[in-house]
Amino acid sequence: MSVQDRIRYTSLHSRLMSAEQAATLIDNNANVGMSGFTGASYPKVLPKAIADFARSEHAAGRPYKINVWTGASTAPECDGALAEAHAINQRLPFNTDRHMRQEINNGDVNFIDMHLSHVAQQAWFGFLGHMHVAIIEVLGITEDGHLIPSTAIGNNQTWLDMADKVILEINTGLPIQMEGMHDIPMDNAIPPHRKPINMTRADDRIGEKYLKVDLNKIAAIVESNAPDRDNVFSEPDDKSKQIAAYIVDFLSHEIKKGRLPKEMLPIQSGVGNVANAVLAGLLTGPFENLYGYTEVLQDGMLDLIRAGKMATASATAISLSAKAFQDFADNIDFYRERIILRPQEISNHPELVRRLGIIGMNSMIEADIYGNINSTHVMGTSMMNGIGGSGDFARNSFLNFFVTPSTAKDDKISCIVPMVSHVDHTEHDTQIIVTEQGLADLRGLAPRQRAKVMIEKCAHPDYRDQLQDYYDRALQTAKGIHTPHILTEALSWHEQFLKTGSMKM
Ligand code: 0RQ
Repeated sequence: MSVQDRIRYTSLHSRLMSAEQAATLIDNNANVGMSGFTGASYPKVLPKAIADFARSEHAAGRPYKINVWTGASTAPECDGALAEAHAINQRLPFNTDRHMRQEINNGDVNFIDMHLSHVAQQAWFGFLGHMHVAIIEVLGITEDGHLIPSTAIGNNQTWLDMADKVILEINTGLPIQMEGMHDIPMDNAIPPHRKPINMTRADDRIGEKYLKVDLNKIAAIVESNAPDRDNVFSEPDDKSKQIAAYIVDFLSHEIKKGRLPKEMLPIQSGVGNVANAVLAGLLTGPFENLYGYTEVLQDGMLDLIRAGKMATASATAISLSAKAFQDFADNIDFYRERIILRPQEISNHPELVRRLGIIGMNSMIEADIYGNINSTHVMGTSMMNGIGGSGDFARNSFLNFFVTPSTAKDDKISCIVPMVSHVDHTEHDTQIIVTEQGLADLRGLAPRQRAKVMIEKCAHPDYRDQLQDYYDRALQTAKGIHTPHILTEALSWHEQFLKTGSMKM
């Protein structure tokens, strides 16, 4: 189907232009809202054109940098291209691109690491500033001038509402048959005018199938024809399988105890190989008729839907491997009935997460013996990806799991430490911590009880004595022993790794 065929509102055909022409519509210092969430639905051609434009401006001795706000991460063709051209001043709210990460950690990019459910509302409140341009990937435009969303919704409706001008990328390489899969409430009322969100089940539909835009704002339409980022997953390794097995056992136990219904509660799963392995564990587990209420739908969840184990999944983005995407595209009528894509302020909304009773599962960088979690910073100062949606789910979930292998970098780093080098989720939020060594159920435990369980269940044997020794000495020497610490030593494991390359004493 040609790009003209996808623009059913035919008077908009005249706004088709090249990406190079469209890039010149974006001024230096512009705040630019882009589509894109975990490698899905990011603009495929404009970023490269903007990067080239930035290079030519720089060569001519003129400054050119823009501020880029998205839903979450994009891909090398987007964040990577812009970072390599030094075309970004400010970036929010999440990034996984290697080049962008370098620019962030070099201090060249001002990265704002935000809870994903906060982004749209903080934009509506006016906290983030004015939005000059929105660049949004869509699959087509209907006869009525509505936009058919692509593989993610993210913050797109907010960007379309806020921006002075809009550039649309119509991706003819993604299946137009996704039309109807989306659910977009148009209510962005701010306090004191907010109403309860009218959803009591993960599969409720409460909005419209299309994104809406003032057609007068459309300054350019550009064609692209490219797949989303190929989110390749490695086969789950032994550690991931072990972590998954602990979680599946734990959930079965909770059902037996009558604390969880047989069909469980809706599942949120973070991104990455461990999360995918947990989903693979659920595939062979004793659970039926599951529901997904998550931000990113990855291969493992698609497998659950295909196998009939999961009835419906709600997300804001579909981030699949190329192989799984082919299955999705080949069986789109089947999946359209079972997948709902929503804006990220709805997929991650604390009100809904708490009401629906989500079971949240997220990966982390490190945990400390009291259950504080670092999801974002390597050795306390280098940004990895961002907090993403983990905080939206952690604080409000019915049950929350944080998972990680017990060590990193060939066992030179212990992922269970005396004190985390950066705090994203506090001990007040966290419930169940799992490594390949075991599962620490911290519910209803006070700090000293938590430390015992964390050291026994989660720490790698190479570090268990070292942690126990720290804790014992802290208990003997701290002034107050509600949460025993030796303040001058609490971060010495990280310091030692930076000096010697190992946390082993
Ligand atoms: O390094 O890349 O050099 O190999 O960190 O670690 O074990 O492969 O784990 O890919 O699942 O990512 C927390 C980053 C985990 C991710 C994090 C090193 C390790 C490796 C990656 P290499 P793994 P994963 C939903 C929820 C925050 C956002 C979130 C994340 C690399 O899950 O970004 O939860 N989470 N969103 O070697 C130093 C340690 C380390 C360490 C691991 N303790 N110290 N390095 N590594 N532990 C999704 C969204 O919100 C969109």
